[in-house]
Amino acid sequence: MSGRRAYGIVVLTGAGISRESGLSTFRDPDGIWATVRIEDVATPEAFARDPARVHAFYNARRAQLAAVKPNAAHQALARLEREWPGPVLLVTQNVDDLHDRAGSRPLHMHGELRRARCLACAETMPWTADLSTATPCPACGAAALRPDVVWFGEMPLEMDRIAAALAGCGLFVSIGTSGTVYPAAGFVADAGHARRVELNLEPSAGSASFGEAHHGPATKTVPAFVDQLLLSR
Ligand code: BJW
Repeated sequence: MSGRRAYGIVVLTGAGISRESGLSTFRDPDGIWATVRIEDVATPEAFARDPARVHAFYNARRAQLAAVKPNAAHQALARLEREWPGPVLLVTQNVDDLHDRAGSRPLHMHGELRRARCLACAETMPWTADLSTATPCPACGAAALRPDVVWFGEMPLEMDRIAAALAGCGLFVSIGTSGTVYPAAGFVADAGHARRVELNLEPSAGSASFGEAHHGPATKTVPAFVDQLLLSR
């Protein structure tokens, strides 16, 4: 690493970055929460009450991944990770694997659709098939698997690593997220010392906390922003 501009970058992404690949967001008018209630599918209480319903919801979304591909925004961020001379931490709230397939190594703070977790032995494992209440855990045999995603009321993953990166970064970029779900919505405040940029279709709930914003579809704003950043090295 060399040069005075090789500061650390933290990028936070949300459902908006995957929308142009064909995956729904949550809170847009045509989003997931317009058709299903959070309290029926995205809380530990929902899973305890009706695990078959929760499995059906996540099985459908997991199956959808086979039909979608990373878009120009995912690819631009993978290029940023490869070419930026300083550290880049890509944190995604998304449970899809489009960043991974674009060549990034994101930190999935809300877990991953293509992983399962056993409630009996706590093992987590890659998982691409459907899950059911009868599916045995490959590690311990118990029929106690759940999607390895973070529901409301649960602790997001790798918070210490994210906090350290935010504290040391020179640039924080938030992409395609409504800024309504904590703790991710608070990252812009945690990076208050850094340059803070929002790339979103429209102003998010936290827009006023960013020093700079570019509004438009992610497939346009993200490649343009990454090009500018890499030119400034
Ligand atoms: C485009 C675009 C295009 C569209 N280009 N842009 C008060 C009461 C009760 C609870 C709380 C409370 N205050 C805080 C809480 C805690 C709670 C919370 O935040 N609730 C709020 C709703 C109030 N949070 C939690 O419970 C979290 N855990 C927690 O806080 O633990 C304690 C803790 C304390 C301290 C430190 C650390 C921890 C857990 C939250 C788990 C969220 N889980 C989900 C489901 C995951 C699995 C699944 O996918 O099913 O995560 S909910 C859902 O929302 C999903 C997303 O990751 C998350 C964020 O959504 P996102 O990505 O922002 O999507 P949208 O749809 O909201 O926005 C899309 C944006 O894209 C829009 O702005 C569009 O305009 C834009 N867009 N097209 C660019 N083409």
